[in-house]
Amino acid sequence: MPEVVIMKEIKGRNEEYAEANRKKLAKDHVLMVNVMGAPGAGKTSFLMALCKELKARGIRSAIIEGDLYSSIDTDDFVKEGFYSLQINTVGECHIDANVVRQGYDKLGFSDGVVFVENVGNLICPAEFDLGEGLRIITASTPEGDDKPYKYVPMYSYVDAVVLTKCDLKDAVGFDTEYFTKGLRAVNDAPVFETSARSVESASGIGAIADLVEGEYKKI
Ligand SMILES: Nc1nc2c(ncn2[C@@H]2O[C@H](COP(=O)(O)OP(=O)(O)OP(=O)(O)O)[C@@H](O)[C@H]2O)c(=O)[nH]1
Ligand SMILES: [Mg+2]
Repeated sequence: MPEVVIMKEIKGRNEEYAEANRKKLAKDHVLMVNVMGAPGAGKTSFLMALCKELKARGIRSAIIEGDLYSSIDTDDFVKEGFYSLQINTVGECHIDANVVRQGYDKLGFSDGVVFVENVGNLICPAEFDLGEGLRIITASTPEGDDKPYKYVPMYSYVDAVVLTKCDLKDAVGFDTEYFTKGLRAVNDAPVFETSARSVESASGIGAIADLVEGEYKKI
């Protein structure tokens, strides 16, 4: 059984905890990446591919999983031999800087990249700074190409957009140009097209790994 941390929210002090996390991460030579997106957007599938790519490049990674309940996603990473730990928010729609720190301290990790898979939600996670160095949203094609127009705070908050399930673009009628136009109205973040099903429809994992590696080397 993986380690599970149960979240108890401490309201009003998130910025203080986020700042402390930034200092601790710099000291440990760790890049923390906050991965957000809707439920089922493909966050775990994308992270699995990215962690394997980073491993092939000699970069260590660990994954802190945030879910209301269960350790399903953590079990998948542990099975693949990665450091992983579960946070259960027991009803909360996001994870905060304080609980991330509790999980991080239990991981006992340094010199690498820690990915935080946030709770599946396009609203609340954009209100909680974790002290991370990079923010990614996974946007899946079946969610629809209009999401940047509707979920403006989230799409404004991120440093990179990973378009997942690109193998389903035609099936769901996803218009990439329309999606990008909506994104550009609020953010100039780069877009990476990926698919966990077919390399032919998208092969953006290498490019996003380049971005993560570049950010890691800056710290
Ligand atoms: N066709 C297709 N299906 C995908 C792709 N990526 C993920 N899926 C499927 O989409 C479903 C959800 O994927 P996950 O990776 O678990 O998504 P998630 O965002 O981590 O889900 P939660 O953690 O539950 O919010 C699963 O059935 C995956 O197999 C993809 O690129 N193409
Ligand atoms: Mg998941």
